Amino acid sequence: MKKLFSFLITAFTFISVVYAQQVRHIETYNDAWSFYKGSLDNPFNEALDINWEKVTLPHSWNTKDILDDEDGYYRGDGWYKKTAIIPKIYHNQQVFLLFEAANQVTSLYVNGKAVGEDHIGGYTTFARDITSALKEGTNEIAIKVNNAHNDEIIPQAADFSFYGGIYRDVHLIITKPVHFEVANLGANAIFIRTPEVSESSAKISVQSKVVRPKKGTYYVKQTLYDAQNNLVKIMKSKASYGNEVFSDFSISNPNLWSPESPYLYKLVSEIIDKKGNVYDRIENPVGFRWFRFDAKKGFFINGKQTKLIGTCRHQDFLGKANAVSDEIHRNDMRLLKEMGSNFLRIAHYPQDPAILEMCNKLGLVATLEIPFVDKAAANETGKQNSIKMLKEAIRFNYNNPAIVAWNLGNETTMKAPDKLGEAYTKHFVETHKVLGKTIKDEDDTRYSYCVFFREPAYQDKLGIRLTDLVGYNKYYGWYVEELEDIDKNLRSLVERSLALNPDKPFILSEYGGGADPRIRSYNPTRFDFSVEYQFELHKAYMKTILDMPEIVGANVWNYADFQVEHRKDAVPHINSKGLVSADRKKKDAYYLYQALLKKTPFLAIASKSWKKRAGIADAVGGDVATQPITVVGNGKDVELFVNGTSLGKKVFDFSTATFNVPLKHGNNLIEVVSEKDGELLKDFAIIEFTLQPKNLKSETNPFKEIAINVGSYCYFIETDNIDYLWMPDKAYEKGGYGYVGGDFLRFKSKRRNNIGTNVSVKGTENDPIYQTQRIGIEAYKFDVPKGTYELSLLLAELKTKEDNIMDIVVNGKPVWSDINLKKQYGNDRSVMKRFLITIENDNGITVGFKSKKGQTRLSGIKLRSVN
Ligand code: GCB
Ligand code: CA
Repeated sequence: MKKLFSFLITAFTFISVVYAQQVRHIETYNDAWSFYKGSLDNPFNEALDINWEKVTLPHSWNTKDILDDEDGYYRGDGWYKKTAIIPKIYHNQQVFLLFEAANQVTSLYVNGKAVGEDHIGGYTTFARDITSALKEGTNEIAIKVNNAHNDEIIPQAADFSFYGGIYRDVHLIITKPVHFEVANLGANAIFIRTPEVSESSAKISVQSKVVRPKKGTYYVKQTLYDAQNNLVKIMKSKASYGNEVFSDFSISNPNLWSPESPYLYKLVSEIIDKKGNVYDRIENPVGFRWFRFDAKKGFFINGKQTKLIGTCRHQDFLGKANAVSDEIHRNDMRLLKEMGSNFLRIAHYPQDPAILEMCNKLGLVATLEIPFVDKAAANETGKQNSIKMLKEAIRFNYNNPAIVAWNLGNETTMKAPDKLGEAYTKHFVETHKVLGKTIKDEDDTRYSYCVFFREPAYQDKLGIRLTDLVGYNKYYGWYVEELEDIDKNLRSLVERSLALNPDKPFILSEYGGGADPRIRSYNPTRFDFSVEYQFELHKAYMKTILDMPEIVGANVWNYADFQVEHRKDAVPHINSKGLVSADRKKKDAYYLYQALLKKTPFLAIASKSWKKRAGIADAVGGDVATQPITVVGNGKDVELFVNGTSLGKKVFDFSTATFNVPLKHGNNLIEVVSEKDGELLKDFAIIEFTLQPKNLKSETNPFKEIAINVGSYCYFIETDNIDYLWMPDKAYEKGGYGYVGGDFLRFKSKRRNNIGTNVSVKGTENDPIYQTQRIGIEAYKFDVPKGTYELSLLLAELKTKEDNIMDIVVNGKPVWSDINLKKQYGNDRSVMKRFLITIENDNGITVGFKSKKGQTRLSGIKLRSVN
C-alpha cells in the first residue's frame, strides 16, 4: 500500500490524473518546446543571445524554404528544449520518451547528459529510457536533430524533401520497473503471429519480452477480445527470467480480416504476479487472415482472389512540410478507402502509426519500406544503419495485420551501380542481399519485396532480384512512350519479368502522371500537366491492369501531390502526380477510380471542381459554346441535363461517358442521373461560363475582356487571384483574335513530346503561363471595336543562352522598346506590363513584335475594355 501511495503522488504531480487507473501511462509530450534553428554547444546556457521560438510538435523547420524561389533548404542542426518539473525522484517507476520519428539524427540530453546513443534515420520509431538521468526538481530536456546529408544514412538521394525536425508525436511513457520492454530496437516487445488460420480455427502465437529488476515469479497473460470487446480467450504463460515468453493458443471459427470485412480482434498483453496484480498492459490489434501471391493468378486473401489496387503515399501536406497531424493522416486513409482502393504502398519510408491503424481498420492491404532510394549508403556503417532501420521498421510495425510485405528499397539502381565503380557495386549488391535476408530473419510470415524501374535483366545481372515479390515503377505515357502504347508496353514488361522468374509475382509499384489542378485542356497531350491528360492516362493504365492477373497489384504514384524542393514542374517544388492535390482537393482521376473500383453505387461529374470556364461561341452571334463534359459512374448509363434540358442518355464505356454540352454565358446547371442496383444516383455542378463572342465586334455580346495563355493548348486557372481564367492560345482568324507567326516553345528533352518548359519562374505563382510561349511571334491581333483598352503583356526569358532584344508596337506605334528581358530583369523571371490603348478606327488591335536581335517571344496576353 505504501509503495502504491508514493507511486500515485508522483504520478499525480508529474503527469495527469488518469495515471492512477493505468498500469502503463502514455501521454503525448508535444507542447511548449522551445526551438532554435542552428548549432549550439549548450542550449541551456543563459548567456546565449539567441531567440528561442515556442513550438508545438509535430514540427519541421522546412515548411517555407522548400517552397520559395531560392534553391536549397536548411539542412543542419535544430534544437528543441524544455524544462520539466519533477517533484520526486522516480525511484519506483521507469520513464521513457518515445519518438514516433525525427529527421534524421536525433540526440537526446537530459540534464546535460546524453541519453542513449544518437538515433539514426528519419522515419523509424525509437524510445529512450530517461529514468536514471532524471532528478528531483527542475530537469532540462534538450534534443538535437540534424537533417544534413550524411553518407552513412539512407536516403542518399530521392524525389522528396528531407525535412528536418521532430515532425511526429513524442510520447512520455511511464511504467513500473516490471514491464514489457520499451527502449529496444523498434520500441516494441510484443510480436503477434497467426501461423495457421482457416475458416474453422486460428492459431495465435505471441512472443513478448519482460523486463524486471529482480527475480520473482511473473506471468504474461494474453486476453483476446472480439470487436465488441467480448472475451474470447485467456492464456497465461510463466515468464521465466531472462527469456522471451511465448504464449500459444487457438480459437475456433475466427472472424476473418479482409479488405471487404476488416474484422479486428484486440489482444491485451499483461504482466501479472501470482496474486493477479497487474504490472504492465499493452493492447494490439489482431486480424486473422491467410494470404498468398501467385505470379500468374494474383493475390489471394482467405482463399479469395483479390486484385490489389491502390496508391502510394508520402507523408507531407502543402505548407506544413511533413509535420502533419494525425487527423490529416487518418483523413487520407479514409479518402483512399472511399476511392474504392484496397492497397497502399507506404512509400518511401515507414510512416505515422496512424496510417497502419487505419489500414487495419479500413481493410487496406499494405506494404511498408525503408528509404533505400536511388542509391546505397556505400560504406560499412551505411550498410549497418540500413539493416538497423529495416529491423526497427519491421519490429515496430509487426503487429499490423494489414501488412503483407516488407520492401527493402525503391529504384535502388537509379544511380546506375555499373557507373559508380566496382567497390560501390559490391557494396550495393551486398546491401540488397543482407536486407533481403534480414526481412526473412525478422519475419517469416510475410513476403519480401523490392521495387525497381530498370529493365528486369539489368537487376537480374546484378543479382538483386532476390526478394519474393518484385515491383516495377513505370511511367509509360508520361516520361517515356505514348499513351496509346501503354497496354503493349506493360504486357511486354510483365512478360520479360516473368521470363526471368516465372514464379515471382509482379506488382506495378508506381505509375502515373502530373496534373496541376489549375491546368485544364480539351486537347490533352503528354506532359502538359492538365487534369484531363492525367485522367486519360489512368484510364489507359486501368484497362490493362484490370485485364492482367499477372499484375497482382498496382499502386498509383501518388495518392497526393507532394513537395520536392528541387523539382521543377508546372508547379515548382511540387510533384503533381497525386490523385488529390497537396491540400487534398480531388482531381478528376480520383473520381474515375471511384467509378471503376467502388462496389457501392457511384456517379460523378468528373470535372466538377472546374467551376469557372470560358469558350468562344459556336457561331457568329451564337449564344452557346459547346464543350465536352465527362461523367463517371458504375451504373449502366447516364442522362445529362443542362439548365433543365436533357441531352439524352449515354451508355458508360469503361465507367466513363462524355457529352457535348452547350454552355451559355453565366451560370449553367449541369445535372446527371443514373441508376445502380436499384439506387437512383445524382450529381450536379454549377459552371460559371464566360461566352466569348466569335466576332469581337458583336453587338449582342459585346467584348469585355479576354486573357490568353499564349503558347499553350491549355486553360489556366489563376487560383491565387480569385480564380481568374486564361484561355488556350490559337491562330488568328478574321473577326476574332490570335497569334500571327512564330511557333510554340518546345523543350529540348526526350522526356516530353510537348510544349513549354518546366523551368521554375521567379516572381510569380503562375508558372504555367510563363513556361509556355510563342517564340518568333510576329503579332497578336484582336479585331475589337474602337474604344479604350487595357493591354497586359506577360513575358519571360527562360534559360536562354543567346541575347534576345525586341520592340513591341501597337497599331504601328512603339509602346515598349529595346526589351532585353535577361539583361533588364534577369533570366527565368516573370515580367508583366500594362498599357492603355485607344483605337479610333475599325482596324482593331495589332500588337507587333519586332526582333532587334535573336527571337521575339510572348507568354501571355490580356485585353480588357475600359469604356
Ligand atoms: C519514381 C520514384 C518516385 C518519384 C516518381 C516521379 O519512380 O520512385 O520517388 O517521385 O518516380 O514522380 O518521378
Ligand atoms: Ca503561356
